Amino acid sequence: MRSSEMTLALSAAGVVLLAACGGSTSPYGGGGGGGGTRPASCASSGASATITATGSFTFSPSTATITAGQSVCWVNNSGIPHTVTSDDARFTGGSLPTGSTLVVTFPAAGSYAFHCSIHPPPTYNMTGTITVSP
Ligand SMILES: [Cu+2]
Repeated sequence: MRSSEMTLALSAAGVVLLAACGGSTSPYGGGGGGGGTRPASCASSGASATITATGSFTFSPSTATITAGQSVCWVNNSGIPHTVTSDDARFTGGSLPTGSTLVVTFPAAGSYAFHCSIHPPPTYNMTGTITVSP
């Protein structure tokens, strides 16, 4: 009994430490840890890729490939709000009302998965990945 309680306590402490580390710095530009700017349109944003949140609960296209330092612009072209939320919570656009945009700059190479937190998997298919090459 005692030993299993101790294991649980240690696991909880580990989670807290990991969360603290992850939140200390953000590699994302364009608004810091909260993530992103909101230009009037993706066309005028200077972003290298555009992803549309659709009324059929998808991101189209669901993937984009850019190089480090470039930006991705999301636009909500549906009649309902969506979010652009990093799977590891490193950026979020909050709620995007119809017609609104979000631009996030990715300074570092890597693979960045995202989803809509209003319509999350597995119920919906609102997921995607940004691939950032060096
Ligand atoms: Cu959504």
